[in-house]
Amino acid sequence: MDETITLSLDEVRDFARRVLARLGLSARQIGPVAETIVAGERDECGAHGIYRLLSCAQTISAGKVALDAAPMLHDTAPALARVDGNRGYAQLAFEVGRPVLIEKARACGIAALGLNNCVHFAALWPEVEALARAGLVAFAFTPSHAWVAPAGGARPLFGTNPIAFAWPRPAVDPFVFDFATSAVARGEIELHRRAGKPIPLGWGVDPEGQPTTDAAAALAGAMLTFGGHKGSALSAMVELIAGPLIGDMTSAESLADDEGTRSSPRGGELIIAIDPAGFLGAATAEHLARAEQIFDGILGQGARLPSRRRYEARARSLANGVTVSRKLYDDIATYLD
Ligand code: NDP
Ligand code: PYC
Repeated sequence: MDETITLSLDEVRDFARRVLARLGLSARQIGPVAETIVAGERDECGAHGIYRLLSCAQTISAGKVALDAAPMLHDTAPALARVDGNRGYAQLAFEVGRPVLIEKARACGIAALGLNNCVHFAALWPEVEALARAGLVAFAFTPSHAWVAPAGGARPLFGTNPIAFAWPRPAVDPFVFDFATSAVARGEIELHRRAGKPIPLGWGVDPEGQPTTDAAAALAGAMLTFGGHKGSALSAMVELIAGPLIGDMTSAESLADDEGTRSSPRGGELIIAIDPAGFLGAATAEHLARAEQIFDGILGQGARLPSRRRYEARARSLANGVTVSRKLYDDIATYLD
């Protein structure tokens, strides 16, 4: 069993901030990047918590992120905006674009924000959850690096290409889901490799295209999409709408741009926000209340809502702090030496 340590969320925040500062990231980027890492650890999303400080270190030391990037907002149309991240982390670009997206969605009923030229290491749920807490229905999509084979193939082409969705609910936490279109996020396979654990069949194939339970072999070969041709088509959709549609890179282009440095993906992200009041006007509250029947129907069968585990983890972490692998903590702490 891996030895663990318990940290308060303030200690996680302080740790992340100190590591990012020591790596040379600007104060302006450290804030939103550290908060995303704290949120991942707090909600027990291990593949996107402090573990990601290792990829930040890798990406920064390879010179693949602009340490003092200043995102540039372009107000392109009444319902469209674009933020050029200028090779910085996507978290700061989103912070710049979020108020504009919210204002445009409220004014037009629907609006889209394209983030360009950003480095992506994180989960997308913090972004759509924030939009749902502002009363909006939200979607987010981003390509990554070409690690995933299309259904029927065995060579990497797609990214792990997550799709996130959030729905505002009266008086309770938003309904949120956020998953890779690969069978699992790459970070999850990397954590299995670190822990020396086998992966389930169906997550990836080895470099010869054979099914494997060896995490390292799947990372060297190709990951697989979830749901066969269905996940594969959704993954292609993410490539299209968060790549060429917004003038940014595909996962294959991002991997080529990486030049073998094993840095985080760089490219675009598409975020769409819908104000329910745009369709529903005075009847908004009535129809949002009716939507609750769907959630009741899910729960009524003993099934659970996506995001329930996260919200429960959040409550636990706020009360008791988080437990992290001692080895992982120590590996990251070497950057403070
Ligand atoms: P999972 O396969 O674990 O799926 C996560 C989603 O499914 C969550 O919304 C989760 O809710 C929900 N869920 C899981 N089990 C159930 C269940 N039994 N019933 C109902 N809902 C369930 O995650 P992935 O490995 O696919 O992705 C993990 C993260 O990786 C995502 O946050 C994604 O954004 C991130 N990622 C980021 C990439 C990037 O390029 N930036 C690339 C790929 C992935 P809950 O959390 O409550 O369990
Ligand atoms: O886990 O697949 C992943 C991932 C890619 C970028 C951020 N997370």
